[in-house]
Amino acid sequence: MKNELQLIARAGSHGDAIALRSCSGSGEHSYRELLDRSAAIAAALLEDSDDLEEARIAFLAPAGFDYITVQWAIWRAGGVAVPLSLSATQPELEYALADSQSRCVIATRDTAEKVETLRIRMDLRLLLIDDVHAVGAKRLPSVDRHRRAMILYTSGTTSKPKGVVTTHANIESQIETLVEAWDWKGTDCVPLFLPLHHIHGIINVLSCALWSGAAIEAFPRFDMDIILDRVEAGVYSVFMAVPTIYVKLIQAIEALPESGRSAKIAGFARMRLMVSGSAALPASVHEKWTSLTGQELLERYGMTEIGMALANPYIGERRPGTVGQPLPRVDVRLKSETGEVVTADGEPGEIQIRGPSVFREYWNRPEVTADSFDDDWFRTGDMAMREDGYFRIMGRLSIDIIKSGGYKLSALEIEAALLDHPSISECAVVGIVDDTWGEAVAVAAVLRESEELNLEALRSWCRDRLSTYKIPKRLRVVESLPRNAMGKVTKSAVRELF
Ligand code: MCA
Ligand code: AMP
Repeated sequence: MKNELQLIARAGSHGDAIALRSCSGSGEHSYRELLDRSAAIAAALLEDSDDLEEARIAFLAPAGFDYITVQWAIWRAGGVAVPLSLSATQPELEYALADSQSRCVIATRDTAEKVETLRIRMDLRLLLIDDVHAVGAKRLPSVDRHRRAMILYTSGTTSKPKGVVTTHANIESQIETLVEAWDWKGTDCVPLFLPLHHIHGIINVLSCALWSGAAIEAFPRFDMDIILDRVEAGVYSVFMAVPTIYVKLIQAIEALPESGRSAKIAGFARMRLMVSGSAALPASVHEKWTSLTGQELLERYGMTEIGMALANPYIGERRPGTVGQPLPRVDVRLKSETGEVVTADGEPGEIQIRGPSVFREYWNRPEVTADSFDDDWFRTGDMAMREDGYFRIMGRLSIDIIKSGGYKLSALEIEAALLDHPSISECAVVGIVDDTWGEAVAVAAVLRESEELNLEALRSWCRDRLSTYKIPKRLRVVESLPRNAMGKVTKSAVRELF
């Protein structure tokens, strides 16, 4: 069976090595099992056709055997994988299914319920993984690496999330960059607890490990107690998380009695690599972690559209508060407000990225795609400066992008949802500094006449409409929103209200 995808070809060479250990008791799975099972699911997806020809296939599965085999099956059958968020609400799922024009959704027995109503309303084919049985070998298509492979939804400066399309070649490049920079090996073992509809979990953890023949321990979510026990057992060599998780780990370790602490700390201390990314790691958290465990976190910077771009060195000085230097195969430049390429230390500019890891397009949005490039350089919207050879992130160009718990949120998307609330006539959403979450969502709202609203009532109204991390943490009811002379809401003044 000919198949050119490198991840799949490499899995063949890893053979009987353990790829996946589940903490839910469903045991271990070898690379060979992943290949056999994904071939069976690919055959079920293909039915009578020879190639899915880039049909979008959405799927909803927790981290584990089903997730990996479905992702590989879609790729091996020539489809485009659209991983859905397990924490998404019905309107969010409907948007992703409709925008990606998925005709088929794959679910487990446990997740099928979440898509049942939408399946009927949108007339989708539902493939239940548990119902797929091996039915003999089917010839799988040969998939060119420049074909589309995946669509991930990311929030930005447009109200609705955009579908970021990457090809197999983009994904391979994103993986190779990290495998090389961080020296991934077949003997590594990594816990996987990050959500699998974003690249931090999908590329940096899952795909880098599987590319290298390493072992993954999969968790349905970040479960502090179980993960700390496994760290203490000394099973992990690599650990990757967002800053919020390091803040929570510090709190959890400090809350332990002295007797329970040292074995857990020793588990962290013996790992060969601990990485932080997806949001700024405060230098204080970096230093606290080092003083607690002796580990110097490796902070890196990336984005859904580009994979990872900048990182502190694997070997060499890791500087708190910075994101290091360009990774292998990634071109990075800073462009000033006036359009000059910045080369001097200490001068700010927008981070622009070029290279084989950069995505192909925003799905069905050719104009937005064109606008996001400056010649062949992708405009990240993040500002940085160079400091003695290291890059320091200074913030974002748009105040409407919020990073909370590592998730990128659009203030505009949250505002649009809140405007459906019967008591709200106007609102402005901003991110405010938060020690645990990096930023927390805050809303200033003008109410309709004789209406009342408190935070608890607003949060409970939001639950069916917005994922947990998008729900406002703070509410200020105001007479009017602060505006400039042109009548435009001034978000910096809204921030001052909190
Ligand atoms: C949850 N809560 C929050 C937030 N999230 N409160 C404020 N802000 C938030 N963002 C509240 C819930 O409402 C709930 O409150 C309580 O916290 C527990 O919620 P839960 O969901 O159980 O929290 P958790 O399981 O502890 O989750 C925290 C987490 C998670 C593990 C840090 O947010 C996470 O996995 N984040 C990672 C996201 C990620 O992978 N981003 C990468 C994107 P109550 O108890 O009152 O109901 S890719 C990317 O960014 C680029 C490419 C890159 O560079 O990596
Ligand atoms: P996403 O669109 O979810 O892929 O998020 C990408 C964004 O996360 C980037 O554009 C940055 O704003 C932010 N980000 C990622 N890593 C870091 C970091 N180490 N420091 C500061 N911001 C980061």
